[in-house]
Amino acid sequence: DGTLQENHEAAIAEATDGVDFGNYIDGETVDAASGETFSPEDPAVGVALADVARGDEADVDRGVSAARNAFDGEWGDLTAMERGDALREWAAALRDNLDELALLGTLEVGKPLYAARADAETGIAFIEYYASVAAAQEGRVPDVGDDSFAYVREEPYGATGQILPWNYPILLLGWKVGAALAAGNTSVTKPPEQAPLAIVRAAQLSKGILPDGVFNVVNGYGDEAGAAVSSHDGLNKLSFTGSVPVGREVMRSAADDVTPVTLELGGKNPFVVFPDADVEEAAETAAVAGLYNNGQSCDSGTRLLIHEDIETEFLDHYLDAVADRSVGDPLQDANQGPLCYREHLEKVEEYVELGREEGATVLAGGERPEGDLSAGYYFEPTVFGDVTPDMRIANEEVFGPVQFVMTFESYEEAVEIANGTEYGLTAGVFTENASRAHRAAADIQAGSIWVNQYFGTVPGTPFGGFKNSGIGRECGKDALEEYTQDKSVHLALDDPAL
Ligand code: TXE
Repeated sequence: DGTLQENHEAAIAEATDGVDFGNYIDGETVDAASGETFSPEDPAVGVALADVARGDEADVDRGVSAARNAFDGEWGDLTAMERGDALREWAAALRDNLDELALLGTLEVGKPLYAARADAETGIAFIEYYASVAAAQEGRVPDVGDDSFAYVREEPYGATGQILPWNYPILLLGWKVGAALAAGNTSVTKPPEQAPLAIVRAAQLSKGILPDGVFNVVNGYGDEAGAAVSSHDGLNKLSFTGSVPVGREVMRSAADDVTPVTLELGGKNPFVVFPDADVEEAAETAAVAGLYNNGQSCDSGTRLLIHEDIETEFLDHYLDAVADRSVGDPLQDANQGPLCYREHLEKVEEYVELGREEGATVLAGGERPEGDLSAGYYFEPTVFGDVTPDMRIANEEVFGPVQFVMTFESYEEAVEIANGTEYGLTAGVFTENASRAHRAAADIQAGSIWVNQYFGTVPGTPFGGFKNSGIGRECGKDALEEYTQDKSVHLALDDPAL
């Protein structure tokens, strides 16, 4: 019942007291080799959360040695079923500590508790999914004729590196580390510097379940710990989620050792509403598509492409839905908490300013909220109308609670605008006409298309980008394939008559 600041300080104490947020290497929580630390902030109040080990090359070296030893040792000897069992047990330990993981997620990312809980639960569900499909890696027996016999083994790479962003820490941990381990690899994970706490706890909760060295965490900044992971010659596969420029850098440094990379680099995703759609349903879904998690999702539906005949009707419902979204204390379960960190809020504000300069009209929001919230990094849900496809705001990823409304006259124009950016991650299509839905699903360049719904990445379906949105696929059995390399074995068959 105290002030926002007092409540957060109490919650921070509850979530962090007695926890050592060091690196987690070879089953132990350890300080950085340099002894240095850094402090991420609670974006709801701008208060430091905890001292976290600031890892660099020396720590990544230690993590990679541990990961390689574990791969050459006990982990490498397990069957896929046994690896699945270990992952299932780890998932259960995470589930037992869901409240703690959710609270940490709220404090470090600024997610409302319900959303931080969903992040953790989804990540755990992915670990369970990979535990289940681990043993379904069966290789292949191609027909190569009568004179020889060939089979294809799917082998793990060895020690692998995962570089994570801050928007969905536990979910992405589940996607990446769950898949890497299920496929038989070991991991050195670099958490985001803004939100490392829940990931460190998830690692500590693997103690005694995953053999030491199977899952290692090296905290720190991107240009220190992150760059050391992407350039390490002891890591045989890399997976990165983050911005396009850093993705390019990761790919460049991986090229030195010809290390394969999976990159997931964001989007500027179209949300297309055709004139025959259930407009009210589309409008309500649109507000969630763009504003859930404050728009800080690679798959946020931010470019609203609305057929001109239904623009007025759509805007009526949609702007009501936007106005209904509450911004406030994430510990009190507002729809939206603060953005994740100060520089990110400043970037979002710059884009809103740019939108005004480019001649778009602010239809909702556009400012930081005043009063109690001014110490945190909050921003009002914001909508721009009168947006045209040539504007920068219609092409660049803002990653904030900002949506852009454009109109179209024809199917062809809708597809052209939808495909008109460098990205191709996801898209929403709203229509009651099945042919149009399937045509649009085929014509829009994106890795996932949602028809008459938005969001909903489920474990069984692959997820990833066309164009600059990335390379490779996560989720589904595709992710296991990303984490294995095929080996063809050929045997000569003797003629039994000889
Ligand atoms: O990403 P970065 P940031 C987009 C979104 C956002 C922008 C910046 O538009 O506004 O990127 O966010 C590590 N070598 N997305 O700054 O910098 C870094 O420490 C190796 C889209 O958070 O790409 C962190 O762990 N690693 C997105 C991770 O890379 C480096 C999710 C991501 O950081 C590094 C997040 C380097 N040189 C942001 N520099 C999505 N695809 O969902 C940084 N890192």
